[in-house]
Amino acid sequence: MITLALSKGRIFDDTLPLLASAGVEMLDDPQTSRKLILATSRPDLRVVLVRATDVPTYVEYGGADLGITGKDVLLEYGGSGFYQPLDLGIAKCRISVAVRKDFDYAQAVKKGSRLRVATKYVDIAREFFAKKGVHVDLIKLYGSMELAPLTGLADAIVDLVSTGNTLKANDLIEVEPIMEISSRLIVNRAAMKLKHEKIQPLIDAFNTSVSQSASNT
Ligand code: PRT
Ligand code: MG
Repeated sequence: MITLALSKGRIFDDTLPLLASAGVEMLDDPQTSRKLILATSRPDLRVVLVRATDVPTYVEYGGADLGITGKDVLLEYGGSGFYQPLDLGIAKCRISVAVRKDFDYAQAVKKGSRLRVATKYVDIAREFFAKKGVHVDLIKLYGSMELAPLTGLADAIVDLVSTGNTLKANDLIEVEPIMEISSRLIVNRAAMKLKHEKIQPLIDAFNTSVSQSASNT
């Protein structure tokens, strides 16, 4: 049996075409089912649904052989407890700094004042502002970062942006991109050796599908 860890939502949705390219269909639909272990058309391949931030943990400790998760999650998780053979180019977005429309970010950065930054991505934010030589007080949040500048909790946020609609709806503006994000395939180290005959063909099929979609854009 091979176990693939995915999170519900955009990563699950964007993984379906990759699985299809490897000849795999899902037999259970997470929209209608409450199951956490989903069967596929391949009796020896199953999908487990976990929180996006738990995918690396499942793969590192063998709760899953494979996983798909964002580079943002991998950077915050840290370490190298698994193989990372493929950038799948799915669930694309960027990590950016955003502030209230009426906040003078350029001036605040130039003046060398301390910036209060709320984020789920504490390590990424710390490194980014340290490189710029900007002093920051980091405030760790687990969700709804957009609310922080609106309530006076922080001057700025570091968060994921894709269309920019969420920022816009909350009167925030993106002032600086930090990095491009996409989702990666990760593989448990022991499984890569012990289940190589089953895992390698999946990696190859994903790789072919990724190069094809890359050449179509
Ligand atoms: O939602 P939950 O708390 O369960 O967990 P999660 O937010 O970690 O998971 P999920 O499924 O929302 O996101 C999984 C992964 O998708 C992330 O780790 C990213 O790698 C990737 N991804 C791609 C995104 C986005 N695009 C994205 N736009 N994840 C989140 N967003 C959010 C963003 O945080 C912001 O609130 O969508 C909002 C902005 O979207 P726009 O389109 O309005 O700019
Ligand atoms: Mg989310």
